[in-house]
Amino acid sequence: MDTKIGSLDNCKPASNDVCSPVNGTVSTIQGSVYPAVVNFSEATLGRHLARRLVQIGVNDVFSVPGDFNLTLLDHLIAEPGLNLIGCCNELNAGYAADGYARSRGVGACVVTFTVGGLSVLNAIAGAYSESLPLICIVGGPNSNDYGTNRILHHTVGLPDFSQELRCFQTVTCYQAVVNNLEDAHDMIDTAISTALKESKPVYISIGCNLAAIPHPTFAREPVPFALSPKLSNKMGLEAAVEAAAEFLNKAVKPVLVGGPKLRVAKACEAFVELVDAGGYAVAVMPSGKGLVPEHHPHFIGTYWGAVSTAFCAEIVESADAYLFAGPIYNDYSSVGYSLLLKKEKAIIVQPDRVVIGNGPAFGCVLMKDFLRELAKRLKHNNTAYENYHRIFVPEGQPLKAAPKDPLRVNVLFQHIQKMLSSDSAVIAETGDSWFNCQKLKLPAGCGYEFQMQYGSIGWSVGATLGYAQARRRTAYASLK
Ligand SMILES: Cc1ncc(C[n+]2csc(CCOP(=O)(O)OP(=O)(O)O)c2C)c(N)n1
Repeated sequence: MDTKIGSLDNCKPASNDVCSPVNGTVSTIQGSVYPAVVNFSEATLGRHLARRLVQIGVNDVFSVPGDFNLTLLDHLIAEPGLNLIGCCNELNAGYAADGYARSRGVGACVVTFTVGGLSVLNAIAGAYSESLPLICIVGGPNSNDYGTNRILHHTVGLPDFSQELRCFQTVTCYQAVVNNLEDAHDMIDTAISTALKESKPVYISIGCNLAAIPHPTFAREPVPFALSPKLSNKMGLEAAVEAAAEFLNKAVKPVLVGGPKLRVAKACEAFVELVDAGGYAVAVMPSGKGLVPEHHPHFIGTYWGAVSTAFCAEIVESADAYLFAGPIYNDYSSVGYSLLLKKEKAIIVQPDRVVIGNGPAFGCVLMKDFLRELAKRLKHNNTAYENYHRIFVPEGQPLKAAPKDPLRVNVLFQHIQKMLSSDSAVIAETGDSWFNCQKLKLPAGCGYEFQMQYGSIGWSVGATLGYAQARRRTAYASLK
């Protein structure tokens, strides 16, 4: 069975549509099975790329012009469904595409050769760290210049065009250098579909002299992608569920903890189903904030070792069984590897793998399938939640400021807390804001985005632009 891209399901709870790439309609061919012919003047490489982007749900591309992408930008801008958003530098364009991808499921940016490419690189690395499908398009050298010893401007002055490509190799999952028309259709398709399948950024370089040239492969609307879904190995799934149910059903006070990979596994809803079925206390890892509904009655806060929400670590660390869904234990999230967790008490569920205690381990098991099936087999047990309830003391309020007192951080964040609703999203910047935003209590439907793995300062500015633009699109679409 194939899954059309537009039907990839939602990940984040309530109104936040992260992980639902694209506008639901992109993958349906209406009427004739044979895709529509396009005007000869529109059968160019540039227009084809633009049509593909629109088709997967990218209606906005974040760009900075430069000599190597000017013609390409002309052809992208000519596509009615595509809006070009000029940014003041490439790093911001990349951050904006990252924010856009978080809300819309996929994002794109267009920059110029090397001087732009190397500038956007840090944003692409951040998107890689967050497993975001992002199409990074670079206007590349003239195809006739390959194989010559020419020195191009906007480079470091060596007659080697591969420097930018080599930089992108470690921060993208696929690179397409398009310098002839014969292969262009194939290369663009492979790059875009790889980004969607692997949920990682890809790099597409388009020879600057090619964007305006028509070619027979671009003479029809591209056939929408139909990506085959990943499937669980049925036997592995059944065995993993059975072992996990036995492990959890015999525990006295089991708990659940959601981690950041719930997003890429598209398993947020399945995780909530498990929480509802088991009645367990549920916590979130700091890097998973926004992926677990904090308004859920059994939510006990952020599990972050010694710096957890009050009373949360006590419950998690004293549990005799815990299931972590999609964790990443890095130096930050593990508070310098100081978490008081024991492997033999843990079930670790990764996007396609389940490990129970020190073993057994089950591969080819999708997190979403596993959590859903496990939910059907769990005995209800709210002991950990009851224990939390027994020790929980509500947080105090910051002291009221006297007139003319300097504004204190705790008062500032109290105001921010009051502003949050289902219509808001918090885009938390690295630094102090990051730590204070962690403590915000997110109402139902309130989005939350940050970059806990990569932590690049300045990310939130561009990301807010992209996220807001994508949310506007979604809001507008729901009014139509
Ligand atoms: C691109 C990048 N460079 C450097 C750092 C290291 N760094 C982390 S926090 C920080 C200071 C941030 O200052 P500010 O934005 O004023 O935040 P605050 O003082 O509120 O923490 C720096 C430089 C980083 N995270 N990212």
